[in-house]
Amino acid sequence: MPMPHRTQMTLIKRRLVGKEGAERVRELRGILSELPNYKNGPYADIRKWVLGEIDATRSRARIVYRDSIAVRREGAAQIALVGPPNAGKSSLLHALSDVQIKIGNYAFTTLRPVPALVRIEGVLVQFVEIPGLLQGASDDHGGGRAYLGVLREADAIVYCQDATAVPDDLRSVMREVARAGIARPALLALTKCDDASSDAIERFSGAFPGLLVVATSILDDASLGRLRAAAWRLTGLIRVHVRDGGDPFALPTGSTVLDLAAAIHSELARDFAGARVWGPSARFAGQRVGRDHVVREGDTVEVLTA
Ligand SMILES: Nc1nc2c(ncn2[C@@H]2O[C@H](COP(=O)(O)OP(=O)(O)OP(=O)(O)O)[C@@H](O)[C@H]2O)c(=O)[nH]1
Ligand SMILES: [Mg+2]
Repeated sequence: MPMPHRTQMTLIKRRLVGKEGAERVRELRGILSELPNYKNGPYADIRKWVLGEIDATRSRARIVYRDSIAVRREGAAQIALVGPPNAGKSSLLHALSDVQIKIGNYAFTTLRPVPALVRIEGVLVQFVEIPGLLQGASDDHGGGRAYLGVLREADAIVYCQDATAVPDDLRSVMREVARAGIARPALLALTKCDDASSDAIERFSGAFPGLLVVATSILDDASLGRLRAAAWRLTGLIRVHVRDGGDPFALPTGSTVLDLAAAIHSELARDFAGARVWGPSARFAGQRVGRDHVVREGDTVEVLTA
């Protein structure tokens, strides 16, 4: 004689605890085969529920797959490296940071977004290589929509263009980004400049008017320093040092000394009794200021407590 359906339901749910994906589907199938095959009544309802769970589990599995494309955010800001295949994105990411990244002289070496932390004057910023976006990405051509999803999370975009190539591919990449409704502060990193003719900057400034062009080569450290600095300015953050402190704090432009105190420690904000400031926002070194004083990039601040 069949169990009361309520008990049956509890047992079924218990069997599913902690099971996801293929394992959960297998268990659900097993449950289905054990259920009395009534066309109506509570058992028919349970059957329907189990079938619905199989469907739901399958679509969850698809979501899990898409999530695995997602990048866990780290650092003060996230900057996406975007450009056509073979533009030199991985090389740039590798040269800017210390991670080991697959690099190849053929298109689509990178098939998943690759994050790496880059230190810019004491502040860690996350750079993410977006695999070469294809034409039609916003229609999910080549799984491009997931990449656009990652891009949507970024605070800024560094477009990458091979200085020895023509601008057409980057143009179509930019079109896809615009079609997806993504607009971010951006610049153009002109890559492989060691290999390019001297008029490259001029040519690409002309091809992409309104976009700051930074000439780069992974063989030229000074060019990488300029790229780091220019990329930092895209984030809209400022660096503020704490007197006798270590690494600077990254704060949104327009932050006050009280915001800085809160960023250091919530107790420091609670006991705040003023501050002393050195640097660009101070009228003189060590100026005494109140809580609403707006700090600026490069300031050094000492927070005073009651
Ligand atoms: N001469 C020179 N070659 C470079 C430079 N940067 C990258 N390359 C070369 O360009 C080729 C492509 O580099 P990748 O960094 O793999 O390019 P990517 O944009 O990541 O390519 P995909 O991931 O395949 O889209 C490689 O052969 C690199 O060695 C550079 O600054 N100078
Ligand atoms: Mg790559």
